[in-house]
Amino acid sequence: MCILYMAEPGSAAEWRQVFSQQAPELDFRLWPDAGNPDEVQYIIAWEPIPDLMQRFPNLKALYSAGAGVDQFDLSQLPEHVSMVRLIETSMADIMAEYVVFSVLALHRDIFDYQISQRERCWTPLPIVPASERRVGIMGAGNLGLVALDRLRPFGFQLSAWNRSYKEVPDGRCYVGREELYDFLEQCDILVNLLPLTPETQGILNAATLNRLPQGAGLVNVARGAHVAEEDLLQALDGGRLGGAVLDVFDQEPLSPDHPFWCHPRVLVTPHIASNVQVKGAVAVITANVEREQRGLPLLNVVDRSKGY
Ligand code: OXD
Repeated sequence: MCILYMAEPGSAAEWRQVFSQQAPELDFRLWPDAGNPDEVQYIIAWEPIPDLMQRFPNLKALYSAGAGVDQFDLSQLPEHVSMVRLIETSMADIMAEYVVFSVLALHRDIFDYQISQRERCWTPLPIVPASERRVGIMGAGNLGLVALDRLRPFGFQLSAWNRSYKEVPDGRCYVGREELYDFLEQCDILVNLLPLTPETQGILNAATLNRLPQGAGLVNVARGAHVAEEDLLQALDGGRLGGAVLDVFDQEPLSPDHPFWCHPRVLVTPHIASNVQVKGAVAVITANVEREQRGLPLLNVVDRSKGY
């Protein structure tokens, strides 16, 4: 069984080492040394691969080296080839860490204090107890549910918005477009963890941002294309939003002249909220190889009707 690694070259040595420890039976090959392409059954990639099926006619599964698959054109993948997300528990833990950090920063008015610091102003603000702060997560998938779980001990009022109903312990799940505005109207801090699909592209725009309570905070750890950046800047400048913690952008890297860099109410990080954890990812792949041999459905397969 042969697996070809075509993702980030800088991590290839780690993948090779983890495969040799956790799955020595898999013939791990590193692009461009693919050997005989007819032997390649599995591919790990982050970018779309042109002429994929012509080049690797015996492909059985394409593994996205991350949680998102929006970069791939799923319509080009034959039905018998599974598209799999390499999402696993440590990736979700790392993402939850970033979400907790961002929510706490917004909850404790860190943007106001940074502005005061620059002006050398000693300006204490009233402390809002966590029990009075409403935190909503858009996207109650694997990552969203873990983030909610990690936020719970702080005592926030939690909610989620999702395409289908999900149990949110001690909180409410708002479902579908019909409940989107009701959800937004009660989010003092909004965290975006949605998959990027044609339905969610540009979902954070003037109309939706204006539904947030005055002075709300935004955390975007999903995709830049969820956000209409001009509308976000206007919402920040007009005071509708009090701050935004942004890890993802429409264009990455963010261009040096982008207004987000210097905006006093924006924290920019370079798409580091979480990333694929190689040990966990290899465990998903080996579990899937075994499941395939036993005729069981694979883990983390993308539902093409939903696009994630
Ligand atoms: C991912 C990402 O999708 O890093 O995994 O954004």
